[in-house]
Amino acid sequence: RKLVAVLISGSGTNLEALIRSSVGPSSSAYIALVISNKDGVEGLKKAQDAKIPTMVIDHKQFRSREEFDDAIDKALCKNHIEFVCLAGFMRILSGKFVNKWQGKILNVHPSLLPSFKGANAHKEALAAGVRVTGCTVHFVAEEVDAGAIICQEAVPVEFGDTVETLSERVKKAEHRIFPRALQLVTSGEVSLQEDGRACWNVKKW
Ligand code: 3YE
Repeated sequence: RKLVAVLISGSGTNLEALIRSSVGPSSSAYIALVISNKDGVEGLKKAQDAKIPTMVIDHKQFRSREEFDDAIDKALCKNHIEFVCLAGFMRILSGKFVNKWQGKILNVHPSLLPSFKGANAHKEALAAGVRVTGCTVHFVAEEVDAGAIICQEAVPVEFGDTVETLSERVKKAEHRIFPRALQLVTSGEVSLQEDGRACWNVKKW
């Protein structure tokens, strides 16, 4: 099984879904470490409840983005981590870090990319008046929310939706596709090619 680290900044509901889906011997992923850039968040408790080692690496303790990323890289290497999931992790990763972990970092974004990139996806979807939105799990490239897509799920926008009601509905879909995407990548069924595109590999039995 592949050792996976999950990076969080908050409540860790996607973390919970990843933990739940990777217990049991049929999973190709083993969640071996949870790192938060914020102390005291609910996600850390969820990890501890699941007996997963946790670390707080506070970005405010570092002079630059690169130094913060280096500290994360060190923690990952020390723990023999092979894949990284960004699960509500709210930091932009530097080019150096992203290039080193090319094809090994997954992020979940609450829209059908390439629509509504950035931190206000639901607000922008509501403002645009789309009747369908959704979520995307993608490989992390240096350009934020622009890496190759692994999984997506469409979610209807209901009349009267607010950011809260819409995000709640989309979150349920995130909790389905993030575990699926992690399984696809850790099993080798999907990988990132040199050209930055995702490749579906034929299963050899
Ligand atoms: N980094 C790269 N590429 C990606 N990080 C994430 C996805 C992704 C990535 O595809 N290179 C909004 C966060 C964006 C923002 O501006 N954050 C600030 C800090 C704000 C805070 O600490 O609350 C910043 O300077 O990083 C994960 C999702 C990032 C979402």
